[in-house]
Amino acid sequence: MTSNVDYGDKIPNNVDLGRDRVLQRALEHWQPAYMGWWYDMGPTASSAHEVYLRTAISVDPEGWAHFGYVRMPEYRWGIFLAPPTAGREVNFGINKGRPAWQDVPGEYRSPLRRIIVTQGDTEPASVEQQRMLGMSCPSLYDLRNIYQVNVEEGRHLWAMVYLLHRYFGRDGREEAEALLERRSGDEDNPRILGAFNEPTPDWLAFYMFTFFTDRDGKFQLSSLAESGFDPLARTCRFMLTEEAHHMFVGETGVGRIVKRTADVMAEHKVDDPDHVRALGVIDLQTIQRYLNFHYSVTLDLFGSDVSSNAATYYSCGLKGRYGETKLDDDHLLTEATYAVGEVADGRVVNREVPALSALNERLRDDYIAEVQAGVDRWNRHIERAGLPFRLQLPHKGFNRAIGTFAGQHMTPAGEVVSEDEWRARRSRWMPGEKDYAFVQALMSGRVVEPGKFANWIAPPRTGINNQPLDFEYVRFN
Ligand code: BYC
Repeated sequence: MTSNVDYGDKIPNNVDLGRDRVLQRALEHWQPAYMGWWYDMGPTASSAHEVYLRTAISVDPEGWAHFGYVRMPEYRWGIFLAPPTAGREVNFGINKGRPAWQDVPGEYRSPLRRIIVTQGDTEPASVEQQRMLGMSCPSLYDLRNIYQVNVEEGRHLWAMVYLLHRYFGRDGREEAEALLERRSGDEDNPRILGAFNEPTPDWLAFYMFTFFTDRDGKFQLSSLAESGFDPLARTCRFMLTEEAHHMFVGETGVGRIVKRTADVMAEHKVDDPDHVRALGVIDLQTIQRYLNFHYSVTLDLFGSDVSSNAATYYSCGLKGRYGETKLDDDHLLTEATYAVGEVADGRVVNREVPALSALNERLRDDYIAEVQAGVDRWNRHIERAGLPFRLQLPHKGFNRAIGTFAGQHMTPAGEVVSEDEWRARRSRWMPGEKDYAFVQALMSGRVVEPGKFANWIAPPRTGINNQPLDFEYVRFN
């Protein structure tokens, strides 16, 4: 056993790690590689900082986390599964009514491993995408929050690696290693899903990512929390506890930027984007373009609208619908249909397809309803400042690379146009080099005096864990 893994104390867990020799041996190899990855690809120049972080220490809903100063390389990445439900069954598909699997059913081994690897791959990817952002943070509060998100994405990687090590033998161990080898944006060995190879170059992009893309995480994890493979379901249920904070960071982060811009516009009575920029805040049009980009690449993460993979996952009982057990139907979907959009004769029409094949689309629609509510909350800041502008979700088919809308040239309003026209108008809809250059210039340097916030963002309403806003959330050493 290597000396840098102390199973009882250093790795908080409720999986009896202290007595599981097989798991210990697998972790012995993986943990040093994980630390190597963290030093290489984790937050830049952060190893000596003491950060006021929460650490998951149990699954007790009343007291699952501990807050305190930690150097991130010493963070106790733990392994937790939500408590088991006695007599739990497979709740959907052809195996409905059978006892939930406590081990991997041999016939579903390959698709299950693929789902777990795809989920696991996103976690280190997001840390890689965000690694430079600490250098331009708008406050100590925000710096602490990005580090919190980063260490928890690290723990979510551990959660998937636990499943691979514990249930998938040698090929699971190989997949766990490969999760540390792929790199976001790498030409030769990229991350699996598209959005996780896009750069997150600035804090507006980071907040958009945590609002839109982490929320895909919520919906995917919720579907996997319905899985008939019980260890996966229980792991995902616990991950969702942490995920809520990530989406909070995104929603309030964008909200605070919108509020600051709206307040400055109202105070100075300006609405021309150049004049707004001259006042050191991000114009609403640029915020809209970032929104269009992050929303559309995140919609792609749900997969093709019509997908035999999704049908297989559901039929076998591996991946359910959002809120599966609360839905009132036969949970088989052999007769049901679902409407998916497509382009015919230059316009969008709906086509009814077997509901089983449209499960990605259904999950995407559930997701869209939730993001719309968040955008409505952002708009209230603009409304309160008395401005007529409103942020809007673009059409589902805008800028899509996966599914029936891929290859179409659609405006945010949902109009199909020619490729030339789309290209000519692209810079009105999507952030371009000039937008990124402006936003990054605004965010050059970091704000680290306790209680101070960069000019382009409003302070939050409250601090973390009831601490004041001028709390020293990060101590630099
Ligand atoms: N990019 O039938 P299709 C999170 C591939 S986020 C590239 O449409 P399927 C987090 C697909 O692999 C949540 N390729 O798709 C957030 C397939 O390839 P093959 C992550 C894509 O399989 C923030 C082909 O296209 N979790 O946790 O039904 C920070 C046709 O596949 C993409 C999960 O995704 C894409 N966007 O659905 C940190 C859950 N989409 O077979 C973390 C697990 C599809 O031709 N994953 N392809 O080689 C799944 O359930 C499914 O893999 C997907 C895709 C829903 C993603």
